[in-house]
Amino acid sequence: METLMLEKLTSQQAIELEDKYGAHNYHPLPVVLERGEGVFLWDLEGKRYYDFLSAYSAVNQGHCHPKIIKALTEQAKKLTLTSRAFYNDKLGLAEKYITETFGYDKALFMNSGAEANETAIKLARRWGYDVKGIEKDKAVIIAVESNFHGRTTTVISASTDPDSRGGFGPFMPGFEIIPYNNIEALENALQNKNVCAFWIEPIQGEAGVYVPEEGYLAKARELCTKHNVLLMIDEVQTGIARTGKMLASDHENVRADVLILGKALSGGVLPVSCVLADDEIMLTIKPGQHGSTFGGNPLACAVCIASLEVVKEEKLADNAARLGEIFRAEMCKLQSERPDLISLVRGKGLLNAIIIKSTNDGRTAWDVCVNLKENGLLAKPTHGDIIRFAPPLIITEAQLMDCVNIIRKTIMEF
Ligand code: IF1
Repeated sequence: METLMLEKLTSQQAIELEDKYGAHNYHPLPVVLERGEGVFLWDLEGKRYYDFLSAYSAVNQGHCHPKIIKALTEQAKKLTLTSRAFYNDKLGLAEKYITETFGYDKALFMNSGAEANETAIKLARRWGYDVKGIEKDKAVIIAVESNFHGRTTTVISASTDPDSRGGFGPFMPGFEIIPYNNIEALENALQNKNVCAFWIEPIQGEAGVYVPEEGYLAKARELCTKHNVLLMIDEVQTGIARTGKMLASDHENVRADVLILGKALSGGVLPVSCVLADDEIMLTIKPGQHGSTFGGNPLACAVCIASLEVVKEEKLADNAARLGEIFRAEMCKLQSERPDLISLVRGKGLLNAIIIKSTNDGRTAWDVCVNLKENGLLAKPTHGDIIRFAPPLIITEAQLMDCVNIIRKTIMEF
């Protein structure tokens, strides 16, 4: 095979390589990115874009944040992986830092968000048997419609999305699905004494930034406490300042019994995820009963500490709250100018979405995103008619307004 690596690829070559040699498990927008810095991405031809996806909220701190890259490169020259068969000098420091940041007794580091959710499922079941006293193999976890928690076969066993779960059976038993944002449905489901946990996202990202009504999370918290059921909150996408608070749960002062984090825990430089819980739950798993080769490796731990420090030092939650208000106001103005195209604007902080009405000539949110790309802004449609807008949280007001103008221009021309 010719040594393509030596010459710079064209975008077309890169796309052809992926098409020929890679699985076709995605349908990317036709753009090939080579470099990222802050809120910007550059393609192979040197065209600059605003990143309005942030790798699904993994790059909250901006691409290649200097402080995070410094932590990565310094640690990478010293020690990257020991496995948990031995101690390393960074894991304890990261566990201390993250438990103090979020207010829990203990942390269990994994790699992907799906792995963290799988870990949470195992912790909830083990707590259900050993502490709550549920009969062996009878534990039930309540999940909600339109959830997204990852792509492993146990996690998709709780999915209601045909794309996520279709054709992948048989599925893991022990999940009961109820409607999201419906307290009565939760109250009914909690009558079952075999329920060990209620598992939700505080805002449903993949479902199209579905923000539940005010008070839903607080009421769910109350009911879980009343029925001795763990509240497991998946903040893989909504956490780490994305919605204008450190956690989306903070908007209602709700404390999860099991908190699931991922993505921006590493500022997008490598996979880091983490489950946080108090001793009564965390210590139900004994040595040798759970783990992973890379979970809690010193490189990930050094990066995780730097990534969380950036969030605090640069006050990213406050910036997301303030600019999110401005962004939604601008999108609502745009909706009033093009009600034929934009049916809804929703979100919190800098996790927002607009719902696009498909035009009578069959164009959809995809076509809007292709035009946005031509105009220098990268966003991705989800579920056909929803465009998620989620820039890195370091974005300035001037840059945000620049992006509003790009979105406005694109919509008005559509
Ligand atoms: C894909 C979706 C977003 C997540 C929440 C756990 C995970 C995710 C709330 C799993 C991951 C990613 C996965 C990526 C696209 C993206 C996504 F469209 F899939 F659903 F963001 F909404 N909990 N979300 O959002 O974390 O194992 O991926 O590290 O799979 O296409 P992961």
